[in-house]
Amino acid sequence: MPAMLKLHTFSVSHFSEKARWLLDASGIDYIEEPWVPFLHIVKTLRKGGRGATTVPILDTGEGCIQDSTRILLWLEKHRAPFSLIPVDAALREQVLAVEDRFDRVGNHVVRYAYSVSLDNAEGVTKLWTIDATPGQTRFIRTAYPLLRLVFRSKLKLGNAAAIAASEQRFGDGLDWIAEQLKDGRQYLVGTQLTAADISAAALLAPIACPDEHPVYSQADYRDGIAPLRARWDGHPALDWVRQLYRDHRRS
Ligand SMILES: N[C@@H](CCC(=O)N[C@@H](CS)C(=O)NCC(=O)O)C(=O)O
Repeated sequence: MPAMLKLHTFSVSHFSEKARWLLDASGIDYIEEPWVPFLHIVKTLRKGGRGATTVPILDTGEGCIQDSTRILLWLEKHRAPFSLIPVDAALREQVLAVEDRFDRVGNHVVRYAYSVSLDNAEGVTKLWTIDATPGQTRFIRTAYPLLRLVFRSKLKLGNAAAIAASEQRFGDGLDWIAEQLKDGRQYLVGTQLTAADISAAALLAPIACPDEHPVYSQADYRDGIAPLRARWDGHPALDWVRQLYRDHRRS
């Protein structure tokens, strides 16, 4: 019997949500071990072994898979039959192309969302300390001015052109979905839920704020990104994300 899978995440992370949803939707048992942003760095370097500090990381008991796309491909190979990637070669290629498209949009979502929220120390530290001990919370709160500077520089939040480009890429992602679904279809590829839908919805969820997401449904979180919610309110792609959560995501 294979070892119980362990998924390392941040509760607030949309790439973690993508991996979590892939596992949930395929009915695969796992336990989640959320880490605290900034206190995760040594652990991710050690477990990931690739010089990268990102979550999600899937610990399979025999090794660790870092990166949501690599996790998806690992599940397809090691947890067959894996219904979220079609067996048909052409459909499989389409699913992986959509997944790749929204991974790239997902990177822009981070910059775009923090561009309006990073100055809200109270709101952001609350998000970063969801899974922290009291001592870790004190550390994050005390260090916030410095962490904020590091984050600001890493995400290029002082660069208005970079933020505008991220907004553009986000809007392009939404428009692309609206175009795909304009004939009334429910799913991005084929006639059933695939990793394409899960990737797109999970990576847009920080701005769609579906009720079923434990963090993005919170009033404080929604207030923190209010300008972006107002800007994109009523876009059919965000409505589709919320509908997909209602139809396919446990509460
Ligand atoms: N390509 C990666 C991106 C993951 C990613 O950007 N994760 C963010 C959280 S949403 C992270 O771990 N950031 C912390 C860091 O870069 O150290 C994936 O698909 O897993």
